[in-house]
Amino acid sequence: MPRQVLRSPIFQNILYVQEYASPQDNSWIIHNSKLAFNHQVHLGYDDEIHLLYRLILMSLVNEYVKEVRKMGCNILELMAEGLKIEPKNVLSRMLSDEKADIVFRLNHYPPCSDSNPDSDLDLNNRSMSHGRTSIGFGEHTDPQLISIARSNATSGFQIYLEDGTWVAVPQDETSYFINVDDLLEVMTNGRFKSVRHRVVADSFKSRVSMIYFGGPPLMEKISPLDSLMEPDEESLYNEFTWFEYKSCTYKTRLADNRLSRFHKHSHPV
Ligand SMILES: O=C(O)CCC(=O)C(=O)O
Repeated sequence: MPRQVLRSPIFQNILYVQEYASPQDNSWIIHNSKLAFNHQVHLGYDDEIHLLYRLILMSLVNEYVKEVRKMGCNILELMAEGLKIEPKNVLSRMLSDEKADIVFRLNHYPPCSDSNPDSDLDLNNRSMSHGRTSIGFGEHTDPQLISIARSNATSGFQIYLEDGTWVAVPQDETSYFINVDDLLEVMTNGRFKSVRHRVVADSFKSRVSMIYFGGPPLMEKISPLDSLMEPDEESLYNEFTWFEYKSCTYKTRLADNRLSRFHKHSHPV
């Protein structure tokens, strides 16, 4: 089903429409199934056709988000099983909740060769990215619980390792890429680490990705799970609500380590 969505003529039209948009603004955001545009798109279509595309897109997106949400719940249940914690839905209940805070983002990265000699990538990273040096999406961790991404067959997605290197994730349009996000790091008291990642634009090929960001209800209290903690284990984080954390992400820069603000023994950055 997701494959059909990506290949559907609607998505091709969206890419076409996207060409009219401002080049800095390469994403469309759908928040809790309400389609919202990041910017004013100037269309070459009649308004009715535009409306029709919106309606069809919304129905495809709703169908996709519903299925991916189920997948997210299954993954969180498998994680709970792996961590040997009960009940099985201790994590997944936050995604299955009707008030779960879900965001779906569709990104388009047009081909882009390095036109910026002051690019912030060092030589090591240049070789990691096969000479490509244009950042498509700056480094960050996702603030929610988990993110489920799918892309076309264009590479560019990279993850950061503790030794300071960036590793390219091989493109595979038939697979999903699952990121552990900040809240899951907190709830597992650091057993799972939130994945720092970025996207480097390809010089020749256009990249399209769609990401489902699974967050809990806004007022959900976030702290390490009692069922996971060893008797003498200390919580690494102060308790906060998803609303507080989400508000903090809007006040910080994309690349900031936002979790450090909620860490018990570290100073805010
Ligand atoms: O385009 C991608 O594959 C990842 C984009 C991303 O990290 C994001 O939208 O937060």
